[in-house]
Parts: sequence; C-alpha cells; structure tokens
Amino acid sequence: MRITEFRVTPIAFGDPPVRAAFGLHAPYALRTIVELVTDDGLSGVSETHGGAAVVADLEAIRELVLGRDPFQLASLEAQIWSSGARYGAPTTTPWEGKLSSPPRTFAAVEVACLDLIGKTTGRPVCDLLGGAVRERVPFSAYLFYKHAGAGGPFGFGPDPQATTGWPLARQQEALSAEALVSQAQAMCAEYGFQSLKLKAGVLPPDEEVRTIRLLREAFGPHTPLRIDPNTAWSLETSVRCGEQLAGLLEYYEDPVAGKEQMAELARRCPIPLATNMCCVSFADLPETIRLGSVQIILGDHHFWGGLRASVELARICRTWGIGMSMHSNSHLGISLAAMTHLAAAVPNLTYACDTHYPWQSEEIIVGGKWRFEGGSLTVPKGPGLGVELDREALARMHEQYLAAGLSHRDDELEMQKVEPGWRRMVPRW
Ligand code: GKR
Ligand code: MG
Repeated sequence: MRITEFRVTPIAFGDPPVRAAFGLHAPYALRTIVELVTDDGLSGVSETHGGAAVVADLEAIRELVLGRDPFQLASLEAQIWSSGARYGAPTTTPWEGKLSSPPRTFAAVEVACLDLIGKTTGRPVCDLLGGAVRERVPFSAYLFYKHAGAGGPFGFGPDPQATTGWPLARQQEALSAEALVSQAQAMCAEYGFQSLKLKAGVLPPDEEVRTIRLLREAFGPHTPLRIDPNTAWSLETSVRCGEQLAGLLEYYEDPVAGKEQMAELARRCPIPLATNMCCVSFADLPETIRLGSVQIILGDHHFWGGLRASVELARICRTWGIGMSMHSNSHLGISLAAMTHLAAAVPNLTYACDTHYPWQSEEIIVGGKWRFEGGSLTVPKGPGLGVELDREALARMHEQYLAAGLSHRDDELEMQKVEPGWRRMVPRW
C-alpha cells in the first residue's frame, strides 16, 4: 500500500465569542483537514490546528509523504525531525506554550495513516494503540465567560434558528458567576457532563472563585470542578485563590506561568496542579519532573506527536506518578474521534477529557454531530477512526476559510475590536 495523494485543506467554522486570558475568540475557528489516498483506493483522514503556518508545515513534507507505506511511521517521524531548519525551531503559541512544528506536523499525518491502517486491517484505531480499556470515554463540560453572539456568519448577533436549550444558551452573554452557572446547567442538560471545567483568567480572580463556589452549590459535592486561568494569575494570587479553592477543585490548571512558578505553587497549595502550558513536549518532561511542577498533564495528540506518542507520554506519566487528562481547542468530529480512540486506549487517563466540541454547531463528518450520553462517547467500532469526511461540508468550510480572511488565531486582536488597546498580560492579576 502506497500513499498516492496528500490533500491539505484549511477550513474555518463558526465559533462563538468566548473569552480566555488570551482575549476573545474570532467568529471563525481555523482547522486543517488532512486526507491521504492510497494506490488501493483507501483514504485516511485527520484534523489538526488551523492557519497558514500549519498548512505550510504540512506542504513542506509533501514529498516525504507521497509514495510512502502508511505503516512506516517511525521513519517518517525521524525524517520530519531531521528535514531542515523549518522544523526544530519552537514557536510560541500563547494558548499552549512553546510548540515545535515536527510533532504537530507528524501527528497530522500519523492519525491519517492510522485511519488507513485501521481501514486496511478492519480494526478500529484504538486497537492499533493496544486496544480499548474502556468502552465509553467521559468528557467534561467546558465553561467559558463569553459575550453575546453565535459566531460564524452571525458574529455578535444571535442565530435566529437557535431558540431553546443549549443552542440558545450557547449564544447568550455569560460575564458573571450567575450567568456561568446557567450556562453550565444548559450544557449539562444537553450533554449530561459529569465534571466541569471553568475557563478563567477573564474576570477578576475573586469573581472566578465565586463562580466555582456557585457551581459547587448548584451541582453538589460530587461533581469534579476544575479552573484554568491560563497563567493570568501571579504566584501570590494563585496561592491566595488556592487557599479559597481548596476542597472545591479536582485540579488547578495553569494558574501561574512556567515550570518554576508552578513548582513553587505546588509547594504552597494543597490542590493538585495540572498543565497544558508549561509542559507541552517530551523535551519539557525532565525539568517538569525534576522540579515537581505538576501532578497532572493534559496531553493532546495534536501537538505531542500523535496518538502513539501520546500512549508513550501516558506511560511516562504513570512511571512518575503524574496523572493524565486531555486538552482541547476548538475542533470538529475528526479530532473528537481521534481523541476518543486515544482516551479509550490509555488506562491511566482517569480524568474526563476536555472538549470545546459543544461550542461548535457545524460538523465535517457524515451523519452530523457526535452525540454524548451521560457526558461520554462510545468508542467507534468501525475500522480506522470510524468517521467519514463529509465532502460537501469540507468544501463549504474551505470557502469559509477563504472568505474569513484569517491566517492564524489572534484572540488579542479580536478583543481589541471590543476593547481598544486591550493586551494580554502575564500575569494580569
Ligand atoms: O480556546 O480560549 C481557548 C482555550 O483557552 C484554549 O486556547 C486553551 O488551549 O483550552 C485550552 C486550555 O485548556 O488551556
Ligand atoms: Mg488549559
């Protein structure tokens, strides 16, 4: 089996105006769809980060991919790492920390190859990772402070078709603790999530602590809660809020910036610390472990080097007594399929995974949106990822990409459209 076609399609899809420490989400989120076609007529797909730089990185490895046997993943990975200056220089991505191109570029191709391998062997991707240790994968409700608006063509305006339930709640303003609780109730009524994550670093810390208290009151003592200020808090603020949040949180995610400060906070705060910002690659692990910066790592196959690398990460975490959870950005159903297969195959991924998925109303797979039951997804049993690309949706979202005119995510710029002069600050409080 040889790869004969390598298609890289940038897409954009509607994303509501949610807030984080980085600013505000644009009306469209960007992703890239990779398709590999083989000489025996199979096709494998994957979804990765969006924007021009991601597309350029993928285009740069076109000749390495074409003609390759999709089973030969180790040599492809080695070639990508050694293929010149473009690969190796880490780029700073505010929402994930320092990312280097090779693991992300390889991951996008690896997932599509695993989809192909699954299709040719008739096995689901989780079987290629060692087999499923769980049939259902739990996800958490991802709560955002937000401005009113539906995103996509509606921007800050309402989508006239969304009149009840979660579709309506998704477009309503939520800039207070009370509004956030209503958002959580609507999202959980729709999806049945059993744990909640608050995206913080937006309102003054005391209001965000109050939001956690209200969530605790509304959802009772047994619903795990997390807060993620994305490094908007100083060490002293993180210690002070940690004292107030002790006993209320399952984990405390990236309140403060950098491995050293996280380690110092770990010494002064009784809540387990988690990250998807200070430890985002294998190269970060020795220092993270030596310092004791975190108790939980949120892995993400999109930038940790793919699904097989994520299984390796999980083993390292298990060896060092570090817990595993899963990070997410705005994404569609192909990423969700890959995340679900991975989470099914990792025994020590014991925390409900993050997903931005409820915030998206569009879908790129045949059959439409995935359906959560009791906050979890059933691992697809079909061969490969178990999803099929909807070509009409792909073409439409590619047109949206061209029309949106966005080359990369820039939350600061979007925020400045609402509040001129707004800048991301680390720390802000
Ligand atoms: O989409 O604004 C956002 C999130 O803050 C995202 O960019 C982060 O990468 O979800 C992420 C996180 O857990 O830090
Ligand atoms: Mg995070």
